[in-house]
Amino acid sequence: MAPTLERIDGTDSDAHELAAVLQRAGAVIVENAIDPDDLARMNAELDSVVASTEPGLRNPSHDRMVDFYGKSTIRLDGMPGRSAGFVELMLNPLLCGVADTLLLPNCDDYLFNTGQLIQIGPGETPQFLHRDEDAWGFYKAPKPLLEVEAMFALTDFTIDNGATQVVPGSHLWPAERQPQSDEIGRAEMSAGSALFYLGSTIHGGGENLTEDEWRRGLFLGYVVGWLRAEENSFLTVPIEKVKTMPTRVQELLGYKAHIGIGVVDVGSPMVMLAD
Ligand SMILES: O=C(O)CCC(=O)C(=O)O
Ligand SMILES: [Fe+2]
Repeated sequence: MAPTLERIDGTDSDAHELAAVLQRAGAVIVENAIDPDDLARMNAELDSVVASTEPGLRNPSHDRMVDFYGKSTIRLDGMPGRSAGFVELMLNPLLCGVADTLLLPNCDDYLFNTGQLIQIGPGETPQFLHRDEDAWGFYKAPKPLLEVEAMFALTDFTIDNGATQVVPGSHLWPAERQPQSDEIGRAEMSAGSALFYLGSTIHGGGENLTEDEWRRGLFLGYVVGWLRAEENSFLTVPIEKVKTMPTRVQELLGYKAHIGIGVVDVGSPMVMLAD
């Protein structure tokens, strides 16, 4: 029988408790992670850009990304510049608290890796199972934890419309172990909930068996600040918009150097944001 994912109530939990569950289980559903007003606002902010975007990759960086990112999936990055609600989500106390607890032992500060709207459409096939830390696959184990992430459900996630596949406990497995079908759970959750998971946890998008339902998720991840992030946020988020954002968001977007890494004029890039 498929494993059931652990669940906690986001309105009634603290980040330390959540980090402890993640260290044990590798993934957990946080219910009520976004309040209903913020959820409605975010969906409204995203509706028009989604409506004008075709499914599939526009400019693949590599052939293998075409299937990985999905041919019937609308995927968009640059989220901090597109949605004020997303900027608030970047400061979500549970996600930042988990990053503080689990990433700060491995870095001076962490960094925004990527944020993506992932809207899985009718007919989409299952994404192949992977660890997001495979993005840095040249770095072989043993390695420290590099990434913590959350997939926020902006619509209900169901088995039929593409709820994320997740393998609980797989963050503790040797790299070569493959999950059996009865080890794969599904992140069934209502809109406003989020799947929190580690970069080392095996997971993948689900297949969409419906005729007309789009599964809309908003993904957000943080990585140790000495790693090259997946998204090139300096180009996806206009600097004039960054100037209007909270200081902590500016730091997370890479305008804070990681000691000597990511410098401008051999110093802090934060000066670029001063008028
Ligand atoms: O869409 C999903 O549920 C997961 C997507 C994912 O894991 C990815 O693109 O790395
Ligand atoms: Fe993934």
